[in-house]
Amino acid sequence: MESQSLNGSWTVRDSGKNRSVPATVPGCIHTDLLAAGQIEDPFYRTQEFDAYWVAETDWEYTRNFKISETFLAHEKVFLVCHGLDTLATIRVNDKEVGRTDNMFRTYEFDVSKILKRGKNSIRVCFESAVLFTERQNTERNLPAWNLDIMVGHPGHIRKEQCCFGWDWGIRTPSCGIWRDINLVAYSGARLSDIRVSQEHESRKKVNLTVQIETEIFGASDVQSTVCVSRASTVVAEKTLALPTGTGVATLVLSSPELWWPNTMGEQALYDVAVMLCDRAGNELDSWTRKIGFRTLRLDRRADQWGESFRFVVNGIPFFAKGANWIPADVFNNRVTPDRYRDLIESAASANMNMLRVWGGGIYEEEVFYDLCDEYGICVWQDFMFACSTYPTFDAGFLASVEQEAKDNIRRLRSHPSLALWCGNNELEQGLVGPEWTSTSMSWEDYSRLFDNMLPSIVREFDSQTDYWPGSPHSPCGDRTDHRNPTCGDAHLWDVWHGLKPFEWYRSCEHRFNSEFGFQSFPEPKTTRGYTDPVDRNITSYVMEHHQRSGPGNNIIMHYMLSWFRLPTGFDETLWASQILQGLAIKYAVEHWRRSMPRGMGTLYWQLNDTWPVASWSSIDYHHRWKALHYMARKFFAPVLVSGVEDLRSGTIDIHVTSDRPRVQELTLRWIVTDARGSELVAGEKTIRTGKHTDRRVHVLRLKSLLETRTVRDLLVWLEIHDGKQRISENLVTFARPKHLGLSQSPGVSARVRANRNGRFTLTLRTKAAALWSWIELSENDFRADDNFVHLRPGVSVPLVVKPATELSTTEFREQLVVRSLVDLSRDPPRDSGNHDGA
Ligand code: BMA
Repeated sequence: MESQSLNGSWTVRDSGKNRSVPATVPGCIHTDLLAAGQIEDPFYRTQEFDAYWVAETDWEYTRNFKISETFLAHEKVFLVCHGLDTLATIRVNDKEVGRTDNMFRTYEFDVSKILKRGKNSIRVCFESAVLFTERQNTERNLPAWNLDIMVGHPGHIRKEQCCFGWDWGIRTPSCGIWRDINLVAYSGARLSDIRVSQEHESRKKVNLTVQIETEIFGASDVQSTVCVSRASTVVAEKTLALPTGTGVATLVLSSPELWWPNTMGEQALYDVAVMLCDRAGNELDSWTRKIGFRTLRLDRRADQWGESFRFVVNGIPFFAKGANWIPADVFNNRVTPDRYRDLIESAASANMNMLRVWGGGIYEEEVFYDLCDEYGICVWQDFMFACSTYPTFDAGFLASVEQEAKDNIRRLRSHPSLALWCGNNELEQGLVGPEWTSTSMSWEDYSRLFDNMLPSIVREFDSQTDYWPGSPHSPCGDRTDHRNPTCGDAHLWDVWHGLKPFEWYRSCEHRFNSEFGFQSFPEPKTTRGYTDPVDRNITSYVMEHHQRSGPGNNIIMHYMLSWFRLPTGFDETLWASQILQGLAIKYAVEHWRRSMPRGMGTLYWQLNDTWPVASWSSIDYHHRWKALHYMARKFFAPVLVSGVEDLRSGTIDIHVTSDRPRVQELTLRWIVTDARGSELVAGEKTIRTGKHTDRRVHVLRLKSLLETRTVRDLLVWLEIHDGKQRISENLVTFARPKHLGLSQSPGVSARVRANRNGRFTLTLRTKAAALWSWIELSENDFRADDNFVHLRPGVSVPLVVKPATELSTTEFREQLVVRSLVDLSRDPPRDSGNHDGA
């Protein structure tokens, strides 16, 4: 096998041949035009409008390349296109080799007879997907779906849907060669499919089955060697003859190290290498993947509440904690492996163990799944169908989807992190009915794809991973009851879209919450990047343009006034929105973790952003962690202390939720203070956690205190200690933060100490209680191990901070800003803290 990449420098020109600019492959037309200075940054202010013409134009990518005599001497040469976006016609040496209409497929064309020695050319022409869908809309009489936020109707073309616009997404549908393109030459034979399955006979014995399929071009007698290794040490090996071109190697592994989700154990990874040789032992082809030994299933069985919906790894049920993943950039080629790593590492460091790759985006890059394997992030993988109707009556469409499913299942099935294949996002939530209408498809056509074709492909190609028809889906009783609390998964949007109060979450007892969310604005640094000073008011045209969820900014303010005092300025509003968002999601997650084992998962909407915008994300487009992300780290901690206050009885039920598989003896502490943070009552007790379950461990009776003081004057601080280590903490109040009698000048100070590794340890102290105290660096980005912390007098809180670029201690001190909730609603000049250096 020999391979020659065609990635790199190309030329792109529009069909009118008016402009011709250098292009980069993999890439897309927008980033090529940006690099050539032909369009302005569409993220800035409303410049998105100025770029619409790009999507309405046909584009032609060309390049020349050289082919050597030895390359041509192989029996077969294929042009392999790992991703063409989307309506492409491919010509090699001016001869058409194929046409494509599905961005998610890998296409392969036999070009053995077209290539010549020396100089060759390739031309890939892309038709405008927007104009195509507009024609389709008219021909098929499709509804103008969400036209205020989208262009076209993306359901009938197999292209990343959210690039047409979404309720958090910019409208810049692009085109181009978005994944690798190469020529691969073979002599004799090649590996056409490899499938690795594992059967865990016992903890000590795992049978690994490697099914090998080949395509023979001329070789007789091929054989294959399968080798399993860990850190370069071979742990199992087998060679087998393949007289018919196919074969199965079974390898027995004794006591392999297991792969575990984040916080449950190690993520042991092994290498599997398959080599194809001819009789003389010459290597013809090879295949390598990393695998992990684990069983990972969706466990659905009748139980006292209905039917369970829980993931079980290596025989242990676990609570899924995480978020929904959308593409990390509207221009996918800009997401470098480092950016992927940063996002997955951020998910893991917030104690997440699952991400749902949402169906309106893309089947992610290989590196995404590699990182999920490495960090123990289980992947709930949607097929790419979301919030639309699909023409499953069209045989051509269905055939293309069939191939897309096979391509992606084959590509991803060996990843230990792969937990579930899911048919679609939110179709069963009102987009399917008895007959086709202008806004819904018929159950018959829905079932053809989601109940029949996709599950049978999953069974055939990846029988070790479960299939779920759609998120949400109710498997029992009335299928249209997509929020059935007894079974299945649910998307709960009454908070936010339905304007229900946060308390509404506590009335939900669903089995698995795969979506719920609350928006916030990105922080001032991010906002400054897309606004001019004149835009810096949340009602400005530009700020509303960077808000795609209809009345989103109004909704933020609606809840804001319910919980917090009116922020005094623009920056203050941005920060307050982040704290509010964190509060909302904390409210929901803590409740659902307490509902364990009835409820066994919460994936909030959404982890990340495709561009800088107000959205439900916990990490903004520039990877700046919002307050929610810091808070997630705490509310997703393996052991969580939380409290449920009841004003009428004056009690707080204290719960400890444990994801650990063993009972632990821990110390619970409570400190009741007044609103300034002076201690009124304190106590502690030894408690025993349950094994991956929740327990109410104590009831705090505060009626008499509530009678002598007002609800506005009580703060209840909860802590769980494991020996000397504080492993969880929480704050419970009976009154909304806006009404608490907090000191308006709490006197927060920060002591700064430089560590050796470019990090700084900050020790925060306060004279009076300071809620959601957070640090910023005025010029630099940073990551901290904690932020948005509650401070009370007498307790110092250390934060370890790593600036994005190296800073001297003086620079760090100069840039440091420490604020807390009360600073958001007080007229300037602010109390920005007093930093006494050490
Ligand atoms: C969901 C998602 C997305 C959407 C989000 C916020 O249900 O599936 O379609 O962006 O809600 O409205």
